[in-house]
Amino acid sequence: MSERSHQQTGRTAAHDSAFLRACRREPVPHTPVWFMRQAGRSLPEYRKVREGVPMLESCMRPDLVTEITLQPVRRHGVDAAIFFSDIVVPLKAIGVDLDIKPGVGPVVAEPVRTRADLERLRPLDPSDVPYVTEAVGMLTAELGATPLIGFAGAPFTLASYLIEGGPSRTYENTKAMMYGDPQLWADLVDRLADITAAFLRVQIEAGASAVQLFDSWAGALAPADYRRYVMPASTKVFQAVAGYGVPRIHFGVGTGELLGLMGEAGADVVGVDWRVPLDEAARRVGPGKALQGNLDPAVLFAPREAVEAKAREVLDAARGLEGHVFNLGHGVMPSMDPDALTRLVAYVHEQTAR
Ligand code: 1CP
Repeated sequence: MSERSHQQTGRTAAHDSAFLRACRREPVPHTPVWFMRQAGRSLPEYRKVREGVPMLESCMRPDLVTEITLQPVRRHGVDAAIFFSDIVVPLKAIGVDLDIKPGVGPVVAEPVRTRADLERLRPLDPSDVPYVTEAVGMLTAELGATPLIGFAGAPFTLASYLIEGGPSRTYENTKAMMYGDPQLWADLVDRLADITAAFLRVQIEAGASAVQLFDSWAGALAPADYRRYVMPASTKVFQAVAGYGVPRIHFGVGTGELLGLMGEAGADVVGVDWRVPLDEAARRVGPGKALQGNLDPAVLFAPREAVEAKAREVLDAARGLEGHVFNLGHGVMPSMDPDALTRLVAYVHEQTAR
């Protein structure tokens, strides 16, 4: 099949899915559910296919990407698949020397700290990521009516890995550049916005039905700094993909004070972590946007009755929303019992069946 027909087949089949309807704030047959990081180490079938294959290599093999993306859909019956990749894949694809270290995360060999470092970040061309186009095409054919969510890292979160050289808790080098050399910072996040937008475009062109922009660590910023130093670049990303008409989701952790701005940046759906109840989040975001969230992932370690009671609280807080996509407030953890996740999907479906 040609790329264009994959794109049309995938999106046409998925158009009336509960997930896409909720993103568009239309009536749904049940509240749709998916989990951030639903593919991954909590699943024995994932650990099996990943045996001996480094993380980044697995992202570049369409057969593995397809299998791993489908695993949680088969097992849990979630309402959407999320493309198996990582936020640093487009950076690797333009030649940044980085690796994903087991138990650590992305590690960058030569952190970006100067204008000369920035100049090495070239634009992303679709031909840099042929394996993404191929895997999305395979997936939309396999998924049928189940939508595929494409994703990318937002400029701030990507910049934090590039500047720190790896995961950080304090973002000290990142903030040193942001406050100390605002022009270099602005040029860096603007360049990352173009790379991110290009990576999302590849996934949408190949057939993804929705996209999520992960600004996982934006919660480290005060609202005024978010607005000044980050929002213009994230807005640029959302504008670059607005024309496709696919729902755009915007998520970060600890972003209670930023929810309004994250919506304003151009999201159709605002992702909420577990710290702000959804009814309060809706007041902060304002009308015209759906919400996604927001069960505390750690709740999944409690007994079934407790999980269901906490999920019930989320559903109660979501009752008046225009559109609600049920999710965790952050990603699935590797030590979680996958059966608890399967039961949670069934519980939400059953409680919200209309
Ligand atoms: O070998 C392994 O299994 C490594 C663990 C792993 C996995 C499964 C990493 C390393 N990345 C991934 C896949 C991944 N990354 C997905 C898969 C799709 C799915 O959800 O099922 C997604 C959406 C991501 C996105 C991602 N990578 C984010 C944003 C989401 C979030 O959790 O906030 C971030 C911050 C990263 C960086 C990253 N990659 C890997 C790790 C352990 C980290 C976080 C490191 C840190 O704490 O800073």
